[in-house]
Amino acid sequence: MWQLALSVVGLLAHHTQAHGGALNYTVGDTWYNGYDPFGPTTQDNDPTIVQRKWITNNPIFETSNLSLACNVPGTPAHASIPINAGENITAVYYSWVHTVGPMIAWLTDCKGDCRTFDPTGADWFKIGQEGLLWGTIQEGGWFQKEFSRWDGTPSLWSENIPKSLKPGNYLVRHEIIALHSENKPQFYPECAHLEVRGNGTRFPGIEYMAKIPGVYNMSQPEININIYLPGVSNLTVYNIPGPPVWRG
Ligand SMILES: *[C@@H]1O[C@H](CO)[C@@H](O)[C@H](O)[C@H]1NC(C)=O
Ligand SMILES: *[C@@H]1O[C@H](CO)[C@@H](O)[C@H](O)[C@H]1NC(C)=O
Ligand SMILES: *[C@@H]1O[C@H](CO)[C@@H](O)[C@H](O)[C@H]1NC(C)=O
Ligand SMILES: *[C@@H]1O[C@H](CO)[C@@H](O)[C@H](O)[C@H]1NC(C)=O
Ligand SMILES: *[C@@H]1O[C@H](CO)[C@@H](O)[C@H](O)[C@H]1NC(C)=O
Ligand SMILES: *[C@@H]1O[C@H](CO)[C@@H](O)[C@H](O)[C@H]1NC(C)=O
Ligand SMILES: [Cu+2]
Repeated sequence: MWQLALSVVGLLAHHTQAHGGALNYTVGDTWYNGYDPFGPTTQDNDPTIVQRKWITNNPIFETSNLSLACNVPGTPAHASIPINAGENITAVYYSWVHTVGPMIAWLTDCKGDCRTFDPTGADWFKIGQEGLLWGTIQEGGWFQKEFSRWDGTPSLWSENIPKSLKPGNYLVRHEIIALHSENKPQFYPECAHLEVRGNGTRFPGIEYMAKIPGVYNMSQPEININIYLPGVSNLTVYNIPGPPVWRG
């Protein structure tokens, strides 16, 4: 009964405040404010918010959806996160409820001020990705399941900004892809503004770049996947789609 009650509560929670996303960022011990999709619209003028506006934590289903870049509506933030190349950027989630699928952190160069940058058609590169850590696709341990603390306390996902990256303004895009629905991938992206500092001089070549949307399509078996299908469910390897990660 106790178990039943718990799962009903879980189910209700999922259907009302369903899904989730990154709500804060940290660099070292410093926390930055994200945009709370259920918070007041006074956030629109908040000079401390570093995250692009998102107004729903529902997933994006279409691989061609323009909002795949920075969620809906993706309005620029006023502030940015100062970070030295070589440091980690950490995205903070609170009650992440899904368990299957990869997580990818991306950057794109704002080529100037991120507050006026439109990411449509931009070249994005990966700085980190997390997938299946052990076991099988259906029942194994995905990072997505392992990183979530399940109790509403901060769940942390850190990736490194390569030390050799040239300084400048960048968007960072944290993406979780949830694959629990048969042949219906769910995309959960959020973007924040970064001001990368340091003495780096490098920038990844075209072989590391992808368009978002563009990088995914329903012909890719890693995206259009039924994780319950015999012959898929028991696989122990999942290749994260998209270009290789740029490590600097
Ligand atoms: C996290 O961001 C929210 C806005 O999304 C803000 O209200 C909250 O204060 C931030 N938390 C911390 C610990 O900075
Ligand atoms: C893009 O995704 C958002 C969020 O799910 C949805 O509201 C919108 O209708 C989608 N747009 C298209 C063109 O499918
Ligand atoms: C920085 O991020 C990397 C990649 O996730 C991780 O292996 C490392 O432990 C992180 N370092 C710190 C200090 O959090
Ligand atoms: C950049 O180089 C200068 C001079 O060598 C050094 O003082 C500084 O700490 C370096 N900055 C970073 C972020 O590594
Ligand atoms: C789907 O993506 C794959 C991998 O990037 C690519 O090879 C293929 O041409 C794409 N198919 C379509 C229909 O866009
Ligand atoms: C996975 O399941 C399929 C279909 O049931 C079977 O043919 C295959 O041998 C299994 N593979 C592994 C690695 O267990
Ligand atoms: Cu969900």
